[in-house]
Amino acid sequence: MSRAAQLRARIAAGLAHAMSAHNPLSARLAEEAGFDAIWASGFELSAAYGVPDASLLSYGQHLEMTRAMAEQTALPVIADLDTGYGNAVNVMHVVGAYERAGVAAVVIEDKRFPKDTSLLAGGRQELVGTEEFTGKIAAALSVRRDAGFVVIARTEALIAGLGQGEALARARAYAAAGADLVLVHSKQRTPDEVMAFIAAWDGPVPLALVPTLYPDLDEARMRATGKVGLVIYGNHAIRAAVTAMQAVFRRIRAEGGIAGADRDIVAVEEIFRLQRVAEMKAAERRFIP
Ligand code: SPV
Ligand code: MG
Repeated sequence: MSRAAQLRARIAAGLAHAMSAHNPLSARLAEEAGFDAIWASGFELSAAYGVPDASLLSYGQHLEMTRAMAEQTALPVIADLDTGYGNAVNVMHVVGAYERAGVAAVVIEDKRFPKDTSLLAGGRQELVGTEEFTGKIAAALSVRRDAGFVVIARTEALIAGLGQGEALARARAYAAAGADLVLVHSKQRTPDEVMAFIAAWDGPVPLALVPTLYPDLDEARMRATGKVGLVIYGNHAIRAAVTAMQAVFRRIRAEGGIAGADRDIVAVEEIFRLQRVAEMKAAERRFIP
């Protein structure tokens, strides 16, 4: 079964869960933890480069890291394409490259390029018109080689403060244009806005959610709606990494050495395991005289 078919099967079975990653190591950890898919997050990769998530990284930078994640895991990878890096023609070029890189799904959002990140208080949130965006979705669909490749349309209407009516109208238009799922994002600190959207959703495709700011909306509640096919944990890999590194680095400075911190971090052998050093050694024994 292709990875896109695997992802579709998990969505059809109820609810697929995707964990964010910003490099192949974090993707591998998500795979080992049992997630259904990897979210190749633009926010995380931007943070990993130390820059805001505001269309500052090139598509090539994101593509190459996403390709490496797809190479080093067996899970479906869902690529965060932001706005698609331009108009419908740019979308065709970019989606083709991501499919060839082995990703199972892409998410394209209806913000104007260059975008600002969604969860930032006071962020600059400008959307393109519905017709322009349905053109971009149709363009993405037109270049898929595998008919199972998943195209997810993301509306930022709630993020931009345009209200439920606009969000629903856009979501319906995107589904009508052929999107396989519609991702609806919200930056309210309770699930109320998104739950109201779900209750009103009468479209033909499942919804995708990113519950970063309303963590009380858990998978059981999403499943119970019968309308959510995918949950994306948008930035937990980078936040976990920062939490761990801050604590260990501070401790080493405070203690003037590594003896204390060393007991609380993984041994270097664990890194060897994650690098698949054993497989390399087996290859050496087999092929190098
Ligand atoms: C990302 O992870 O890059 C996302 C999700 O697009 S969010 O940052 O919440 O917009
Ligand atoms: Mg993003």
